[in-house]
Amino acid sequence: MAEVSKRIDELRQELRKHEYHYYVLDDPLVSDAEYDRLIRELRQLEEEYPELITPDSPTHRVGGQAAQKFNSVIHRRPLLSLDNAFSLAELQEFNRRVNRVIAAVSYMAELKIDGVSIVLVYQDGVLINAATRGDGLVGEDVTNNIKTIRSIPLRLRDNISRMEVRGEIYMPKQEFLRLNQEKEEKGEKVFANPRNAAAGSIRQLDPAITASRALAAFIYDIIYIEDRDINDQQEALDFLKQQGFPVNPEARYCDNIEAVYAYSQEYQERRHDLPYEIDGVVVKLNPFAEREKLGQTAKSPRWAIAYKFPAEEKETRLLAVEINVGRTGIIAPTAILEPVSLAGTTVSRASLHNFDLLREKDIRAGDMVLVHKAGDIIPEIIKPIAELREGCEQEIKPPGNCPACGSQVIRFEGEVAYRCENINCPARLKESLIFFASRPAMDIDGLGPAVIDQLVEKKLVEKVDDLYYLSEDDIAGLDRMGAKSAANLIQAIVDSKARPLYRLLTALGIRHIGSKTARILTAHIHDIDKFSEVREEQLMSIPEIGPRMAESIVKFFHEPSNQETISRLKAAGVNTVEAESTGGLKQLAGKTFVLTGTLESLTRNEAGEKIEALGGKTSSSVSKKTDYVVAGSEPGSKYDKALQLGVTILTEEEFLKMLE
Ligand code: 0OW
Repeated sequence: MAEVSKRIDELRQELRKHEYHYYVLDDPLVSDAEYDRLIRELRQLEEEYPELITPDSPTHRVGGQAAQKFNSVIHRRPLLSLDNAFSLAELQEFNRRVNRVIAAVSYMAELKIDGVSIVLVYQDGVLINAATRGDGLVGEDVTNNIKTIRSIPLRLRDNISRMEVRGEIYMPKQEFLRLNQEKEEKGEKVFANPRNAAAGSIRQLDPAITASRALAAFIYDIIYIEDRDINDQQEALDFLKQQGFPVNPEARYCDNIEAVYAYSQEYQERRHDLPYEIDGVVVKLNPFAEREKLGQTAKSPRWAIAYKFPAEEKETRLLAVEINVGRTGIIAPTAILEPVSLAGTTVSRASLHNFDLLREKDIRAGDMVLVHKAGDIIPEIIKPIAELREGCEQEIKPPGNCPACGSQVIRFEGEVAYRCENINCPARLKESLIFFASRPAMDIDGLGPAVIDQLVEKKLVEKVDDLYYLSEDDIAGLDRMGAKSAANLIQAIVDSKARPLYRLLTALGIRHIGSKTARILTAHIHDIDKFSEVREEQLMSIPEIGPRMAESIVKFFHEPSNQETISRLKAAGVNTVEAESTGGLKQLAGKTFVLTGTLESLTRNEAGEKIEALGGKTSSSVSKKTDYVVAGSEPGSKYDKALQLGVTILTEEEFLKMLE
């Protein structure tokens, strides 16, 4: 046990060092694979010796299950906000006020990170609480969410008995872009800017969602520290860095307010090259002793001020609104603008995100509009300038029919997006075909994006079912396609006709219907034709089928073009019924399997699918409820756990025999 505990401590030290280098210094010491090996070893040891787990272990960054609500936290001292200066004159005014009390001033100028304030409390060097600023006196306990941010140390370098620091949680611009694209594709509302996105991510009740967002942080203030003497802000920032905190590297010591102003001007330009958003500069009197002489108002310190950059907004004409259909069928409006230079680039198009937002902001075609860059990246219309209207502006309505194929436009409950649900819509046909042929769907070997691109471009395939009416010549005529591979591809398409019904249902790409749900559905509805007649409430009577799934299915099958494709697939001999036979052969019904190690003859995915097809279930951890552990080569700790718990262990051969 002692040597295990020693190994665990070694691993923790090692992993903390790698985390710091990777997430704080952006300068990794080891490869991701090596890091993963270390964290896996630590996780296995902690699984086998749970009594050695500590809250500050690198394995415990993503907390337990979602919280019901956030507890309140009373801050040790009120968290002050900042007065604002919008010009050099106002900065000089601030400096004069300081000079009335302090003869020789020295400032620290820091970038004003545009994120969410956070307070971190460390006891004996370990992070014990993280809270939002709230109203400055009482914040929300978001400890579990903050622990998911890898640049925030769970343990300090030194064993300081008590330390409370303050900083800003922010979402890097690139992550903001990625997250908004992901939300747009899911038909969800997008975040207006990185600050809102960071705030929304920190206030998630489920830490796993916070962990899925690439949040970051800069720490900029020591609120309280025991048995340490720190005399000014420059020392404080150095000390924070030395303790392993992420500290913004652009802070600058300034002898006078002119130097501060020069720093502000410099970063007003350079900010477009920074990977995070800033909305100004924070100026702080450097020596702490002198701050005491100035004190603070109820709201903000007299020894600090924020110099805010002028918002970069421009007026221009909204010439027209283009309505585009995305590759996933989302129908979204795009603004065509009179070109205008904005934050370093010329902008002529702006995202309007969705029609709800258009209506909320009452944006009309022909309006003069105010434009900015959300997250310093995405050109966005802030609002129309109504007083400049001449009366000829037109309201913009969502189309009733898809502009690319004419099918009826659909909008799902609880979503902002309008969609085209026609699987054959030219705007989404390629995406439909790629998914149709993919492994979890009809699994057609050799029918990848490159071949699909050509089939569509050459109009050999204009609807999904055309796949089954292709001739060998059609395919042999494609670039980089020899006679042999053409024959193989035709054979793969023919072979796919025999796939079980759930795969065909998956392949149609119905919203919210993945292969797991498709399998549930086809266990109850054995013929694809039945899906065109079934009503939503009938579908919802199937366990695990919710209202949104039921709505998706009914709307999908009511689209004439989809029905046409299904009947032509059937005519081509594609299997559209659930082979009753599998009903009886559920010889693994009720059995739970855990797979560990590497199987020779099939992937874990395929093994799992075979187990499920025979009524069994798979699980990722061994417990008393586990019926079988299938041990491939180099089994992991699950093998030991199975021995410990007396769970039956199968070799690969024994497992395969069970599937016959
Ligand atoms: N956003 C920032 C930032 C900063 C605090 C400490 C005492 C008074 C203000 O980057 N670099 N430094 C401070 O100093 N505050 C900042 O942000 C504040 C927090 C609340 C309002 C501002 O965003």
